[in-house]
Amino acid sequence: TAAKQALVVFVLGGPGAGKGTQCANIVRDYGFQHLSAGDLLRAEQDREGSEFGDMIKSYIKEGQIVPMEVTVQLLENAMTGAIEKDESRKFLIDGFPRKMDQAVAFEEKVVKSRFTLFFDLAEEDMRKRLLKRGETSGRSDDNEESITKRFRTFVEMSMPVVEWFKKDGRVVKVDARKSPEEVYEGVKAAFEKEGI
Ligand code: UP5
Ligand code: MG
Repeated sequence: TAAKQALVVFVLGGPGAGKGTQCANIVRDYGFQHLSAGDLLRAEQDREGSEFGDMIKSYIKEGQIVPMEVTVQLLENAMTGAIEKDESRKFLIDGFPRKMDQAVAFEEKVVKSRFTLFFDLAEEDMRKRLLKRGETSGRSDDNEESITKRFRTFVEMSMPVVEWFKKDGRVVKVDARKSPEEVYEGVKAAFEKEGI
């Protein structure tokens, strides 16, 4: 598939660590396309006629990981579409892979990632950011109960993915505690380190 020609950077970090915020900066300065797995799933959930809508809705509210076939297909379609329209071949894949099976399937069937940008932040800070956003976001998972479930899933399912890439020397960690501008300095340093 056309997606084989892509340059992929995975963007990981706990719920509310600032992945989406920093991806917007990278898109502006480095000409990447931003593909948020969560955004793609929310769009599919709302798409008229989707056979997966109800399933996605309940997984997201429960902080569970949607079966990977759905997510991998949405990502591959978005990448192929962008490459065929000649928009970009460089992709930030945000919030994916968050489980080992997804990581293996994507790198085998779609394309191997160049590296993973990992935003490191303590749970109490992530919780504060999410609850604040929840005042206006309308996201079904920005509430105490869902946030606690999302954290559990992150620790149990997603951190092993980060550890696995780390063993392979393909993770660059960024301190996500400071202001968005300061965090972005760390992001730029990471891209420089990776020669991008
Ligand atoms: N903010 C950002 N940076 C800040 C800073 N430096 N200082 C202070 N505030 C900061 O930021 C979160 C909030 O913090 C915002 O209000 C922001 O202004 C502020 P954001 O950039 O949105 O953080 P992000 O890491 O993107 O948080 P998000 O909530 O999107 O992370 P999640 O990983 O939880 O959400 P995602 O959309 O990726 O996934 C949602 C659900 O989809 C998952 O729980 C799961 O159910 C499902 N899913 C799958 O099943 N499979 C997948 O592959 C992907 C998702
Ligand atoms: Mg996000």
